[in-house]
Amino acid sequence: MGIRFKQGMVAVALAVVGVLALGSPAQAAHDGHCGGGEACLYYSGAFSGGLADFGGDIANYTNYSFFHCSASNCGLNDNAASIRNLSSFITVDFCVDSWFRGGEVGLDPLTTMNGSQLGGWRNRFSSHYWI
Ligand SMILES: [Ca+2]
Repeated sequence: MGIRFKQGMVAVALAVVGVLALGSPAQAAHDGHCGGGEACLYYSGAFSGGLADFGGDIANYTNYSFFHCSASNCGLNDNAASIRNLSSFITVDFCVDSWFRGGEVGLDPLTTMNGSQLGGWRNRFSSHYWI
């Protein structure tokens, strides 16, 4: 009985964490809208020109493109020039190599970095994970 109760509490705790981390499923969808709980990358250095929004970790940007992008190359890999973290309490690390490797930039909850703030990190990100 005691063990069963504990397992129930763990399940509830995990469910709460999941909801807080991702918001509602609609908000966290990869849908071209940068909503609550998402990490967002932009084609231009001023949070425009193309947008890629993610609720979870992405190990390889190669298979993704920016939404709302009309540039000649709208692929996401090595192409993001500004970033936003719309999670209210989880940091997201953007990495220059796929599979969360290489140098990385930690972006605190509810903060942004534009093109000039990214400097040499601009157009280099290939994966990201929530820490
Ligand atoms: Ca979204």
